[in-house]
Amino acid sequence: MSLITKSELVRTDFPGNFTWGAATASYQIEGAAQMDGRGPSVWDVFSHTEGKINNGDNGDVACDHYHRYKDDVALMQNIGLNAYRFSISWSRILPEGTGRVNQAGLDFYSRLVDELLEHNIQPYATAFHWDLPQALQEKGGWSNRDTAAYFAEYARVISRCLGDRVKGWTTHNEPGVVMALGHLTGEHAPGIKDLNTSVRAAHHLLLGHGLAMPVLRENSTRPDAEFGITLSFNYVEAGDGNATELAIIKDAWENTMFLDPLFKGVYPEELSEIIEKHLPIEPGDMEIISAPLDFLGVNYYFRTLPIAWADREALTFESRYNEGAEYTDIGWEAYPEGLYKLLHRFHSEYKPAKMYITENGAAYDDTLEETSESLAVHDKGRLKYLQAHLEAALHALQEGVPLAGYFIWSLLDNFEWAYGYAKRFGITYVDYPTQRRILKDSGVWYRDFLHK
Ligand code: IFM
Repeated sequence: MSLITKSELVRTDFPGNFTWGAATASYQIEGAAQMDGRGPSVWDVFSHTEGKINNGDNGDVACDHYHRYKDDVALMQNIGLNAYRFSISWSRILPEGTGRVNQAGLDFYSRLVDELLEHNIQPYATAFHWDLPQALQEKGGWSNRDTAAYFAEYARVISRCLGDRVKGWTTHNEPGVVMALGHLTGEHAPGIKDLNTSVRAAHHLLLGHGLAMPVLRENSTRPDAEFGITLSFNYVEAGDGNATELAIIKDAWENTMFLDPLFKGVYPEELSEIIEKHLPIEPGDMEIISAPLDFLGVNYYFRTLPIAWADREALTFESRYNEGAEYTDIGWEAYPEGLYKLLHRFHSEYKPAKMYITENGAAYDDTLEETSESLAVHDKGRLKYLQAHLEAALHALQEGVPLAGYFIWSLLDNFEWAYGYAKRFGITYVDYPTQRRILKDSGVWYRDFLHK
């Protein structure tokens, strides 16, 4: 099936109330790492540990969004976004993770939210996008059950302050990545490589989500506010005839490990042999975790074609290279049909009330072309990628999938975790030495699309 059927996608193909956004995350863009009372997070510690991040990069300055947020909101308005998805830095609000509140941190997000609303852009806030306060890591981090309760406490503080203005609340962003890369392969902060810790972390992330949801709801006074979680997905298909079982395990570990508990109140059966003995489930946990959500946030980037174990202990897989397919600069296969199929699968199997695509985008090795008259980035690959995925989303929507919005990852080039600044996902180029923002061709296209 080819999903590219129209010569030009137009905004009016989508419902009038569709949410059009772009997404970022605190540690990836804010900088100001030691400013106004912010405490260290696991990512500060990890990125300052030698050998962990490409080129020795860190988020100390990043896109300096903390100081430039007004310009960035103006940029969003210029593009025509009606929503912006950002995350809140827990250690800016509670420098020790619990207890003492840092008012200056709350003030920053309050100013950001006001600025967004003044520009008619709806704020979609994520409470946790991977930057756990280091002080909590020192108490065991997500492998410690208490962290779930600390997360609910943090949710109370941010929602009391912002609950009158934030439209969309997301508890976690991609907890599966925290589980797998943060606690099993060790490629991400806090850099742990242990299955037991990883599975415990997964359960406590879910429990934290479940405990935070009613708190967020209780403190929100916007009648149209909505509450959910964002998970990462990839479209998994067996890479050859012998890999069917392997693909089932990979799909469960990377796609349904969080979906099943959230929507069915159980962990995926396909993983029971691997995870069951490590799961620290206490009576009542699964009911807390599976309370109804207003939306499921879907982050989708690529397809994988597993053919063999890469490292069975780390639950990583070798994938077949798909000759002739388009791969982005980060080595991910562009496969828009995967988005279409996953949206249908979630709709029929899990029945979320609605879904947002909370992230979708591509890394390309962009070049800034500078002449005396202009600055431009001709990112043809990203442009094609975005159009094809949007078209795939539209097909699903037209066939009855309750899709309510689309957020591009990302508004800005930013700190791409272990890759540092080497991988660029933005529709806006960030010239880091000068912090100039230059809308790439993909951003110009999104702007024109949104203005028609
Ligand atoms: O940059 C990340 C983001 O933080 C979470 N989702 C995937 C993006 C691209 O890797």
